[in-house]
Amino acid sequence: MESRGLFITVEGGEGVGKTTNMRFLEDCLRAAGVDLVVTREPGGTALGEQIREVMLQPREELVAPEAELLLVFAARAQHLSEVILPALDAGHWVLCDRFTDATYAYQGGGRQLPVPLVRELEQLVQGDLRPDYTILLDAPVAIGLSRAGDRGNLDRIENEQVAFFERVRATYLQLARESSGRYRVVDAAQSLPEVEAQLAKICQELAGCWQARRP
Ligand code: Z5A
Repeated sequence: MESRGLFITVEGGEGVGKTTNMRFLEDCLRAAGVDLVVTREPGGTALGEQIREVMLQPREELVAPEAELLLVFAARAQHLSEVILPALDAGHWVLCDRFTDATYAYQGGGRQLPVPLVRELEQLVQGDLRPDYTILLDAPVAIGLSRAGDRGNLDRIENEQVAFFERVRATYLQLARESSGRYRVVDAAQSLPEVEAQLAKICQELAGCWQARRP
């Protein structure tokens, strides 16, 4: 029996439907009996949620990409020590809306910060911890931005140029190719029922994994 929990992350660009589908995934996994902690980044702790607010609120001054990078890793350090590691150590599974792949995609791809810098902070903050399983909701940028736009109230990052989001998407797809063992790519451009059908298959795979790990 495997005593450490499974670390599952959900990733994707703006408006691809992460929030909507996190709920579906959570319901699906709980229905399969999975003992689950659901959380998000940036955030997941009181300090992390404050950092999220600081990071996402539109501001007059230009935020230095390095400042943004350090903010996400500061929130992540707290999240790991307060929520993620204790949950995994206790054998719970953790379902996290975004994690460090978002840093590679947004700060590495979008902001074009050097990848070795992200990697160095990843090692410093996380040690060897990496997600076991990552679900990437992928859709053309125009579709995601149109969905996010319909919702209104764009935050500081959502106000970026299309080219920024194209780099984010390209980085995610590259990560999925490089780590194909842990990635499952979902076509999020499809209708919601079609996206849910793809996610239901992934849930089945995960539920099988949960059963196999039980004593
Ligand atoms: N960020 C970062 O830069 N670096 C990092 O390391 C981390 C994060 C961890 C907050 O993330 C920001 O933090 C994010 C990256 C940055 N950028 N921004 N801004 P977030 O995940 O909280 O925020 P988000 O990416 O902006 O998510 P979102 O805007 O809430 O979008 P979403 O969750 O992907 O979509 P949604 O709210 O579920 O759906 C959007 C609309 O589309 C909604 O009306 C749905 O009903 C509709 N929808 C959803 N699916 C469908 C389908 N299939 N068909 C039709 N309509 C649909």
